Amino acid sequence: MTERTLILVKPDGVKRGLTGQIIARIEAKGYTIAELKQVTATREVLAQHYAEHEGKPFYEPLVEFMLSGPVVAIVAEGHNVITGFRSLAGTTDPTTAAPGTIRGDLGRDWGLKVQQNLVHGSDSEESAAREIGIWFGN
Ligand code: RTP
Ligand code: MG
Repeated sequence: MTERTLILVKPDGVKRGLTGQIIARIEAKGYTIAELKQVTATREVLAQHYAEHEGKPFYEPLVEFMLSGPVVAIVAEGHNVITGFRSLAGTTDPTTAAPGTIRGDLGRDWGLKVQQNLVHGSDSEESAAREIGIWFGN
């Protein structure tokens, strides 16, 4: 089924100049970029985006990290793109994410309070619809 997913190049990816490589991987896989913009997040947007994590020990450092510089917000489109991009991104912890994935190839542990893992990708159709609304409106 043709789907849309919300991808964020997080502040670490933007600062390290990896946005182009990350977009190239999305396109090389065959997905289409439907929307793209660079923005600096706000606490309000992040409270909505990360509502499921509120109260967890990594929540506050995660919000601070996401406010530490601009992010690139992308809507990508294609059959099964939600699962497909999660697979391209690799598992959450970049130290052990598989080589060949964005996090596995380009990420590492920097010894900071929260995992800086370059990208976010929606994890379900419901999350994708919700997150696209948060970052791009309806
Ligand atoms: P994402 O939502 O960013 O696509 O990543 P994910 O599904 O793989 O990870 P999730 O569990 O949703 O966590 C959201 C983000 O919080 C940071 N995190 N740090 N223990 C930690 O240090 C920790 N756990 C989570 C990561 O930046 C993760 O992507
Ligand atoms: Mg997640």
